[in-house]
Amino acid sequence: MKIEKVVLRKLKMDLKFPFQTSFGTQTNREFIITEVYDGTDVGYGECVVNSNPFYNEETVQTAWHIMKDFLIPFLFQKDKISHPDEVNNFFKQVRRHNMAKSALEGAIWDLYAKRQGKPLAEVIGGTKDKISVGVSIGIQETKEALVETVGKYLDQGFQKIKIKIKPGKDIEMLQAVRDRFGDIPMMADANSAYTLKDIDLFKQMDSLGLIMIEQPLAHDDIIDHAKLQAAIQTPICLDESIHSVEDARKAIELWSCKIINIKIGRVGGITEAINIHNICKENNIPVWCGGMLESGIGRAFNVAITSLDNFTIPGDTAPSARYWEEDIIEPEIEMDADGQIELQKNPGIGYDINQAALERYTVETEVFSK
Ligand code: OSB
Ligand code: MG
Repeated sequence: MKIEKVVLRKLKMDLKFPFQTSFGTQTNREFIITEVYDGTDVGYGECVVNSNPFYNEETVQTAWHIMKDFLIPFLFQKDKISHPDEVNNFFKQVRRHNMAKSALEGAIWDLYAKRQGKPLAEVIGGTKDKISVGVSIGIQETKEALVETVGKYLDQGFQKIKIKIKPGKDIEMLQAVRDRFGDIPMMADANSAYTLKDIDLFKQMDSLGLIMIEQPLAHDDIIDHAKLQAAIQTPICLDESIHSVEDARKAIELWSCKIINIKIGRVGGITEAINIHNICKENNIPVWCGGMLESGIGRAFNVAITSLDNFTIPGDTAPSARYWEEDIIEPEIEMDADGQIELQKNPGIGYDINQAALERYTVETEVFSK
């Protein structure tokens, strides 16, 4: 492959409902879609970055800048890209900015798989025909509202219920769900809202039988997480703390977690996501795919990566209709009544782009040529 043209599009899409986490409430989603061209062949990617730097340090503006001024010029310097697993290396000189890197790397994977005439899942070594799907539920105002929401998603077939928590909206909310629905597969995600001072609360939470608690402590910590993991039964899952296979290796060595959430954007692309999947597999650490309220393009990548065999826990790969009135892919991502999404058989990410919808949501476009 030889990359001769790249298009960046900034999109803005309204969420069907506000989504609340311990770092705020979101009503719409701004993000970037990448198009990478070799001749008339095109690959698509999604930069899952947010408009604010509250989940990680990147924003839509920083990602645009890093792609425009550094990453795209690096791609244009290469006369030949034999395989997308090289792309990671071209970007090495830029420290972090993983979501920016991932947006271009992903588009090159899509382009490569299309050229091979194979689905992306098959190209990366995926082994599943369908994947089990969980749902991530934002912080609700009352226990009653949470119980009602959980009931709705259980009825739809979701295979794992993840509930966002923050101080004051935690153990009682979770207990209400347990009391109402019994032995359902449920977990909590704290998005770093606690410290080791809350250790007694986490000890009490052991009685809830959660399948895991995600990122309870600081986003940049693996030491305190190891102390907490040693003190509680509930497995800790790391999200924000893991940016690379090296981070994963260190967290595993320290016993900072028993499970890892892999987000392709957070770790800088598919190649690194596969590396983390593999080191976790060698160490008997199950993984699952996290979500960033993606559009259908980002969602398609998440579905493909989840076809790798150590993704043994349902991920946050909800179908398009959970968040969007209309998605930017055709068909939209659909889940059956058993909470399964089928892998597409078409080449690349396997879904067509809904050009009319893509245009309608685009608020800014820039074209770069070699
Ligand atoms: O921590 O997993 C998270 C959404 C935005 C930022 C961080 C997270 C989330 C989610 C939603 O939990 C996952 C999804 O359904 O896309
Ligand atoms: Mg999380």
